[in-house]
Amino acid sequence: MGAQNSKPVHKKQSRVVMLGLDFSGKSTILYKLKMNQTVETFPTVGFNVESLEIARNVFITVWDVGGQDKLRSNWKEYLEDTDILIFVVDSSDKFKIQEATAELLTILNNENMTGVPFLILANKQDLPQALSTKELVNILKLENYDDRAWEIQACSAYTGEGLSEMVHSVLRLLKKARDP
Ligand SMILES: Nc1nc2c(ncn2[C@@H]2O[C@H](COP(=O)(O)OP(=O)(O)O)[C@@H](O)[C@H]2O)c(=O)[nH]1
Ligand SMILES: [Mg+2]
Repeated sequence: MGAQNSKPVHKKQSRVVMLGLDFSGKSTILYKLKMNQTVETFPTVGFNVESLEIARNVFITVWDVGGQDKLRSNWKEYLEDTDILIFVVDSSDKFKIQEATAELLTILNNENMTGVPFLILANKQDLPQALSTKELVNILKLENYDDRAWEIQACSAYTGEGLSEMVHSVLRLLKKARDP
């Protein structure tokens, strides 16, 4: 009935979920991003929720849980209603990158993640042995994900390099998610 009942063009809030293996740098990225903002940490039984508004009505949330297995058992509630996934990798750890590849595949195959665009954050680029984004595209087999929009961004939570580009990537992907 009239404009009142028509579907809003934009959802009020956008939900960006940040995942990645332990030690990839998720918490450090959030803390670096916050600048003058406060990263709200909600201690809950078994895990902490860290959340930050990176742009108006765009919230990044990290569930800091002890270990990936614990995360997996609660995945459904973590991933429901996700607009964008940010998957953080430790670009300097060539041994863990295979595990990260498998983890990404499992997350994206989750029923809650169908068609959800994602951003790979290639963190720890300040380290000399860091893999380049070009190498990571191959290792993570990103070309296989042609069913959704994705981007990859190099960054360092230590120097702050790449973090404002990350925010722009998220906003671009949100736009694509709204009208693909
Ligand atoms: N050299 C370097 N170390 C980083 C960077 N980001 C995070 N770290 C370190 O990596 C470790 C894991 O970071 P943390 O944010 O706790 O990872 P999380 O488990 O994904 O939340 C810590 O020792 C951080 O200081 C980075 O960009 N460069
Ligand atoms: Mg953490």
